[in-house]
Amino acid sequence: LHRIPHPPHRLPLLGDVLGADRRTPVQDSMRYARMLGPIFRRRVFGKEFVFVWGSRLVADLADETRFAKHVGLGVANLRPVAGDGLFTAYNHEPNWQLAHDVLAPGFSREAMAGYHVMMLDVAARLTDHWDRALAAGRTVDVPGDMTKLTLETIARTGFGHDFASFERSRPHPFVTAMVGTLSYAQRLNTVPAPLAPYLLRGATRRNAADIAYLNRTVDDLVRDRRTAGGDGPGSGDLLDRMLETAHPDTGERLSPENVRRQVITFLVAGHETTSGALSFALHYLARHPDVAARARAEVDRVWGDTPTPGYEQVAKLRYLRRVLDESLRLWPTAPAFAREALRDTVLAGEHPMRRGAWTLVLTTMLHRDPEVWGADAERFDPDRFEARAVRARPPHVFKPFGTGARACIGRQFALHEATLVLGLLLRRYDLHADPDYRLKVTERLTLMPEGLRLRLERRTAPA
Ligand code: MNH
Repeated sequence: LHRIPHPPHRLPLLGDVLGADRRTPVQDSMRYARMLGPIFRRRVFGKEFVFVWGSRLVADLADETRFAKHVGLGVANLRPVAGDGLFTAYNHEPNWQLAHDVLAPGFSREAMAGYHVMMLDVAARLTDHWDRALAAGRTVDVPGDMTKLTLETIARTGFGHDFASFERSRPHPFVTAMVGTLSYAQRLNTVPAPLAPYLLRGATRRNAADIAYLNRTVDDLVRDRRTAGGDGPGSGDLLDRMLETAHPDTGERLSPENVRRQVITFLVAGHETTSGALSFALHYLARHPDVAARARAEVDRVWGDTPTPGYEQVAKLRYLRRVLDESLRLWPTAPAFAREALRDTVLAGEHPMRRGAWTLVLTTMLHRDPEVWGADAERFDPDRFEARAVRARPPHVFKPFGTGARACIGRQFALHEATLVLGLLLRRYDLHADPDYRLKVTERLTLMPEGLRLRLERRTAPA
């Protein structure tokens, strides 16, 4: 450990807190990364955390025979909310494999094609909302509206539920409670664990209320479905699978308590990160009119003027996908993931790790490693994801969805939804950035561009 660099000014007891802002742990770590190199450590209240972002080191951590997901820090802090749900389950918990096997078919091509129509429907609510803003001469709140969109999408496709987000002027209480628990999980990392109940007393109480609200919402949703039965609306969706499907080999089913955990997990994991990804992409599209023009030309060519592009027509937007990939490169909205050693091993032939030792992969910096992305890694350039350029790069250098067995189960879902929506928006509007806006990234475990508003112009005559 002593060979791994750390910030120069360590305080007794507190550790490396000078110049650190507890609201932006990721962006602080990015600063340290630039200062200290591909592997470094930070000490917080006597605990030492190792961060890794150099591409060679991360590629080694992707070796599933020696490393696996570690449930730690922010993820571990979500255990009171999400329990042994897919995202927060420990590798050894039997409910992980069970839920994974039961739910994986919910993300197959066939399942996705079924969600497509519902996604179109939700997207139409967004464009109605934006048309009204435009008619009233208002700018639009990008992160706010993307959150409405993605929450409605996962709620509908996953659970046949309608939160009526677009009919509300304020975020749905579910969103407020969810953001509360995410922020609280992040804040827990900024105080010594034994003192948390005292230092964060008010926040802890609010968090308990938030969790209770999330549980209540989900229990109502599940009860409604149980009364409606399996072949009502939404049959075959994620909730149906959770309630009805037995494991193909063992015949086992998810327990009611675990179903509750999974529903919360999917409602949260299924919308917060996608909303951020869409928001960053819209920021870059508005800032790069040349990129927007090229993406739009592709949409026009591939979709023509069909009001409802089909499922297969989404994946054909190759350039637009690159815009999304490039946005996720610069701002992977799940900005880090943790890996632990399965046995005593040496990381990249250099750093000995004991079994159970773990490290945090800083995805935002992996995606900026100059050895892979060049000296201009900070520049937004979707052409980095041209097939030829991708083939020329080593594996494991682009990890917005994590890695290995515990990588994101909703990847295709998110990419399909985001590409579809970006295509629809580009086709309908000219996006104008506020020239005074400077990208400001807020952190609540996930990343989001704060205060991003765009001015719209209707591009074509209303269809
Ligand atoms: Mn998703 C795991 C990023 C969209 C459901 N997701 C992960 C991980 C990352 C991630 C990174 C791995 C975390 C870790 O190793 O600790 N996810 C994203 C991003 C987007 C995203 C950047 C959008 C963009 N995720 C979605 C969507 C859903 C979803 C949409 C559901 C519909 N994600 C999950 C679940 C897991 C996960 C569930 C946990 C999978 C597992 O451990 O088996």
